[in-house]
Amino acid sequence: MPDIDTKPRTDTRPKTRKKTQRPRLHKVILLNDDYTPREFVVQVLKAVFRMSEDQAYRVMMTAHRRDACVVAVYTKDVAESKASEGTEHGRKAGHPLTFTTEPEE
Ligand code: TYC
Repeated sequence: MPDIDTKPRTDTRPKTRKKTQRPRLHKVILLNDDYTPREFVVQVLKAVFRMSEDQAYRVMMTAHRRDACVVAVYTKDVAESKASEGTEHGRKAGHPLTFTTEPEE
C-alpha cells in the first residue's frame, strides 16, 4: 500500500483560487409527447416559469418540433423543484407532460 493514502492530511488550507466559485447551473428541459394538448403546455409554462403567452408558445412549439426545449436555468434545487412542479401539473390533469433537468457544462 502506498503510504500516500494512509498519511493524515496536515495541510488543510483551502486551495487558493483566482475567481469566486459560483454554483453550477442546471437546465430545465421540456420534453415533447404526442398527447398533452398544446394549450395546456402553454398554461403550465406561464404558471410555473412566469412566461408571457408569447414566450410560452415559442418554447412549446420548439419542444413540439425538435422533441425538447431548454426552458430556463437555475441552481440545482430550484431547477429540480420547477421541473417536478411542471410535471405534476400534467400528471394531475392526466397528461404525460414531462420536464427534466441536467447540469450545464
Ligand atoms: N406534441 C403535443 C401535441 O401535438 C404538444 C406538446 C408540445 C406536448 C410540447 C408537449 O413539450 C410538449 N398535442
